[in-house]
Amino acid sequence: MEKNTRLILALDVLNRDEAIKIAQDVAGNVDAIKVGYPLVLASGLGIIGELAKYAHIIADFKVADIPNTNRLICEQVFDAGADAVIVQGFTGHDSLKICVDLARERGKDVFVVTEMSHPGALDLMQDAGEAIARMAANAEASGVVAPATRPERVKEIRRIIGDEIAIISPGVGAQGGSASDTIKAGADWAIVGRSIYQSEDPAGAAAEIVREIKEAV
Ligand code: NUP
Repeated sequence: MEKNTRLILALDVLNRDEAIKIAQDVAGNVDAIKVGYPLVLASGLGIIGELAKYAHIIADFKVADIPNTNRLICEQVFDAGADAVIVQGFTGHDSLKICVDLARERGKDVFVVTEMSHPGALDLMQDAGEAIARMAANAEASGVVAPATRPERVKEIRRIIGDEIAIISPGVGAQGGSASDTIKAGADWAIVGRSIYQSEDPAGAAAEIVREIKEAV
């Protein structure tokens, strides 16, 4: 994924036509579009291939199963046209490795969730986050997902993984985090959903975040 705008759009709308329209509008302002369960369950897996005409596609399926099932899921996701998949790390090294191996064969990327951005991540996930980050770096995943709502955790995760792999960081805007703060803390990309797709002017909202990021680096 090329690092130009350092912004990833999380496209969690439910309607196919709306999704395509927003993708067309913001394509020039984002390095990738992240598609997850809401849009795919509402409009079908084919939406990934349709959106891939406009941007690099990250499939946020938070894959979290035994190795064989993870492989079957990732094959479907890559066959559908996704350039990258997000997987959970808490399932352990073997479940992760099979995804990374497949991605490497296919020239795709795997991003591993460390600790999530919502408050409930403090209940259980945060304790495992650093070990998951280490595992992702050892497995040579393309990167990790780390919370823009806690820039100090992004900083710590960056320290653990080093500079070889990337950090993509959700939690900006609607969840209270800031794009510039997470980039300053060590994230490579900010992921933004509602603040862009719920805006009257999604392209303008994206351009504004890109400006903020550019000022921060
Ligand atoms: O820790 C995470 N937090 C998070 O918000 C991991 C994620 N994958 N996400 C996703 O990022 C979430 O599912 C949504 O698609 C996006 C954030 O959207 P928004 O809060 O900017 O609307």
